[in-house]
Amino acid sequence: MSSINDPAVLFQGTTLEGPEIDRVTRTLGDLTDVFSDKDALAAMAADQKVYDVACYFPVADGTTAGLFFGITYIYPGKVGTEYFMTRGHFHQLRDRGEFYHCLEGEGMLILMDEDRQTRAEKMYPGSLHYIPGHTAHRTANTGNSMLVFSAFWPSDAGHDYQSISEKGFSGILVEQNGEPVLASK
Ligand code: M6P
Ligand code: ZN
Repeated sequence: MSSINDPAVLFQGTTLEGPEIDRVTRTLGDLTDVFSDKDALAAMAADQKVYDVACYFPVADGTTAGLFFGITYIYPGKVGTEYFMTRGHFHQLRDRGEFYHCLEGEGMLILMDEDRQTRAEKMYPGSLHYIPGHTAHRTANTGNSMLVFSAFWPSDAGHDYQSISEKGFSGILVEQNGEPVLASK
């Protein structure tokens, strides 16, 4: 017996559609431990959207040798001089890697190893980024429009937000003279 089926998900342009898509929105109120300038943060609306994520999880979280797919949409904006960005995480299984592929906008992928050495890679339409294991990753929107990128990661990687919440990254991405600069914290 054989069968021909429609795909479970459509990924067209920058949109991910299908009954099994998980969607989450992160606002400034969700990210109070993330941005450095607490005074600037306090003066902004807590319900200001910072990013949306749409994910396709075809297998259960934690499954060995499965894959997950997601699209992240980061709004343009800054808290003080620091660009809107994702929370950022290490993988719970530290050796798991990930691909990011930029679809739209301009931004920066900020990477930090376990010795807290931070570096950044420019993101623009078409840029492909391999995030090795043992490396925390977060993305910032440095442009005036949405930054949109896709991500592929192993279904057993998990997210470790704890160490980022406690210590942050050693470098923060701020605007200086109209340019993004990776400044030490
Ligand atoms: C990408 C992937 C996801 C991640 C999302 C937002 O789509 O890396 O696993 O959840 O970005 O990043 P964060 O979880 O750090 O907020
Ligand atoms: Zn990840």
